[in-house]
Amino acid sequence: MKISIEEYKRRRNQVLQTMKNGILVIPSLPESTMSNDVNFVYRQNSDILYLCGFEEPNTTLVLKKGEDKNEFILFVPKRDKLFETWNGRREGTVGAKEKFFADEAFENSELKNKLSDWFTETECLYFPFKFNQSIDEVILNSISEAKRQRKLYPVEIINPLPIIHKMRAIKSSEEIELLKKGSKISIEAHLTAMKNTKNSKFEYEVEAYYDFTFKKYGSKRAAYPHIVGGGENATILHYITNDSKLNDGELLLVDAGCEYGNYATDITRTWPINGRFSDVQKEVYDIVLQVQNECIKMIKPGVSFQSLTDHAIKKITEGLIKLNLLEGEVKDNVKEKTYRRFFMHGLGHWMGIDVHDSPFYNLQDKTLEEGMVITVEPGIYIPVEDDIPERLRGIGIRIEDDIVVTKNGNVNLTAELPKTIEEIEKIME
Ligand SMILES: [Mn+2]
Repeated sequence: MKISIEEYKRRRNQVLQTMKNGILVIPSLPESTMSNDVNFVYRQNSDILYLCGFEEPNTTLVLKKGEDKNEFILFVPKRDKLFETWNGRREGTVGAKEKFFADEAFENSELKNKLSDWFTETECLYFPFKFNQSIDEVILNSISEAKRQRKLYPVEIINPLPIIHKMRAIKSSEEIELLKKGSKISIEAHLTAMKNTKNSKFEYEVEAYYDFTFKKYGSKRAAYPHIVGGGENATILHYITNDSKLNDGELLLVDAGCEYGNYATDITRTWPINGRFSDVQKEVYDIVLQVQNECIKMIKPGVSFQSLTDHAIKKITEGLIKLNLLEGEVKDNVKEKTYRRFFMHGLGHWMGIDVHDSPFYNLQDKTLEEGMVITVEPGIYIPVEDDIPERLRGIGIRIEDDIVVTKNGNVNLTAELPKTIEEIEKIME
């Protein structure tokens, strides 16, 4: 299952429609070294994936918008027998045209000359600086070269990412199908991990079920490093060391999701290591679960993300007062942001090709529309500090689901993964 050629074409046309006459250039991200001559497994820049699906490193995507014609051009690594024997096949310029439907394709050694030429015909360049330093230099040199020729040159440089990320925030039916498939795999991984926690001694043993299940069902990789935190580690938001011992009587928080067809999923569940929630764990858990359920229920077109956030903050603050972690009126605590000691992150984020999708289109000030996909992930994290009642110290709970905004409401892509206390205890029996 993957995005169709027609859909890639629609996306490029939509970008072209939004552009003024000019040239758009998107570089791939540079490769990075893991050790000596070994690189980290490469993942293509999300915007190149979005506009054409080409996965090789050292690729540059160009869209040209002119008076009477538009063009889609790829600069790609050249075919090389020796390289391909060692490292795998390349598409080359032929593959770029035949399989990815580029109108033109060139080897990337031609990038500077071609851009210098094309830049003499345009005053408007769409290019995101600071993503690939060597392409930044090519762009600046090509502008200088065009300027030297005393014709036109790009005097206006626009960041194209706000245009593209606004589009990326609304998912097509093809994208939602991929997200559904990815969600199924991630749900299966969480279920397997829950069922096997009682007989695991260390966090990494539970983590292993995610790697295994993701790969087994055709996910290429995790969408982000798994967070598998037992006990107090659950209060470290991006805890990825995952090497502590699991202790009887404590909770385990796992935030893990696979990437499928280049689309991320993102799920968090928190469960008791011995299979039974204690009374105090239940108290905190039910506050988070109720807030999460209420926020999900509110999701439909026309609702602002800020109103969901406000609701979550109010309800979590009420809960923290009930737990004697805060004192005074809800209103004053909300105003003073005292809750931030225990709930210090946002309620959610866009999800898509990036797990934190569309970074140049901020969710926080947007009103929800059909086709948007967001996470809803309230949490309470209680530090181990002297002024905290002992029974509550070190409890960290987050519950996170992935939600598609539909015409009349929403669909929870990860609803099948249990989250009530009763369901979780039953699965772990
Ligand atoms: Mn998340």
